Amino acid sequence: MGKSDKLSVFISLVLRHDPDAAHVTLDEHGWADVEALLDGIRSTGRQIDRRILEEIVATDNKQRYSFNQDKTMIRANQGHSVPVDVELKEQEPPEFLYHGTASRFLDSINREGLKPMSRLYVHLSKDTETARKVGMRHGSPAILKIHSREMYQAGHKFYLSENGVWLTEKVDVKYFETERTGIEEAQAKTVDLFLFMGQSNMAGRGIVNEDHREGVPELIRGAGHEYRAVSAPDRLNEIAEPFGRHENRKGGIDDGEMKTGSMVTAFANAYYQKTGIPIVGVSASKGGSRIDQWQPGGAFLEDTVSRLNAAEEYLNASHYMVRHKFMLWCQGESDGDISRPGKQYREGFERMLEAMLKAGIEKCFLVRIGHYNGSGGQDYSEIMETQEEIADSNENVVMVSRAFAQMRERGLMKDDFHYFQEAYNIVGKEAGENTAAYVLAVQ
Ligand code: HQG
Repeated sequence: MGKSDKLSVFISLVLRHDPDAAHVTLDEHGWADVEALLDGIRSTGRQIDRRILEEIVATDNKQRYSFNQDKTMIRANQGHSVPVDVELKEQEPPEFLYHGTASRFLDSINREGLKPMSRLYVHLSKDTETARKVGMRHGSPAILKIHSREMYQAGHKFYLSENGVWLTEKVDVKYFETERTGIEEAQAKTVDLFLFMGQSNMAGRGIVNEDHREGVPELIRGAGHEYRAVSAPDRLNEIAEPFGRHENRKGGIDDGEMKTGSMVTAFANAYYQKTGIPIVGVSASKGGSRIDQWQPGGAFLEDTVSRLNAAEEYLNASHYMVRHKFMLWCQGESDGDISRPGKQYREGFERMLEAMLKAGIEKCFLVRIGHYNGSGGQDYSEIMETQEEIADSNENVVMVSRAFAQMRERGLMKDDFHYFQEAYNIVGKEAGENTAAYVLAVQ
């Protein structure tokens, strides 16, 4: 940094943040008396005269300062933290503006929106290049694209400073998105496809009540989408609970209006946090279904495969890179209800799995069922043990959560077989983390 750069930084400090540092005062419009400023700066031991000051103002790379007409007063054009009114001009912004920041601030910004922090306004740039430079001052840069025209139309004011910086009071979360670099864009288009298969505890019967208030977690921005093969096959939807609510096919998988909240959101969050790859989830679950209803040639499996194929076709046509195709399976309570022998369950399961592997699924991640919680005398332990055996011996099956089995003791079962939303969140998170850990370990 040259001598006059250092002086410029000091002048910026004085005129924006700390006039006391040079023993000057700013008037309500941010002006300082030039002679007083020169005296004040010299009193700190720095060398300066009017000629040097004029040169700094004229050559400053961001045109940070202005003189008044007769050059008796000077002020900073923007960037203040002291409360002055620099008579900013209100102006209609272009459709998009950009904000450069450090990537480590993104979590907080995504939660709270953009705030002026120590300054009077949030600073916005007219292009991504400038925004990147602003962001780099704070660390590894990230760029936000601001829907400024939309904000303006909703009544938010914008100002353009003398030196071309756009200013506004705050930017709510709904008005920005992350602007991606080419590499990030390609990554964002890479997804892992998951079929969520099984019976009611996969479909999700989560509720909240007075004692169990925990609802569905908020989806992390970008963590995943739902592909609705039945009800909206022409687009992706952000994952929302109850997941798969509209995915009913007459003559295929039809769960009516039964879905109230599932493990899928928690799963997507956990998986994305570990892998950085969003999921595309496809619902294929039917409450009360037994393993003999999930056999090749049967209506449920045929519908499932058609949903998988539709998802893949859509994603390919929309230029997504489908990195993996997986299934997450949670089913077996209805087989426990009829005391199906473990051996028979295993045979049925493996026939189903064979068909799914043939359809292109690479791996089955297993969420083990939990205990029976009623007074009817049912016992799910044989099915649970069989699921352990399958995961131990079948190379295509990976156990990712046994947590449903704890929920009876934890008081998180809402009836004989189903759970409060909190339990689905716990299981989904564990399953998402373990699935991600497996995927990271093998690639
Ligand atoms: C961040 C430079 C966490 C914000 C540039 C920024 C600019 C949040 C930092 C001018 C947040 C404040 C201003 C939230 C915002 N949670 N962090 N909710 N909301 N932030 O330096 O925009 O060279 O006060 O993203 O060119 O970086 O000085 O603002 O990273 O025009 O003339 O909090 O300063 O000009 O940092 O820069 P700053 P800025 P000069």
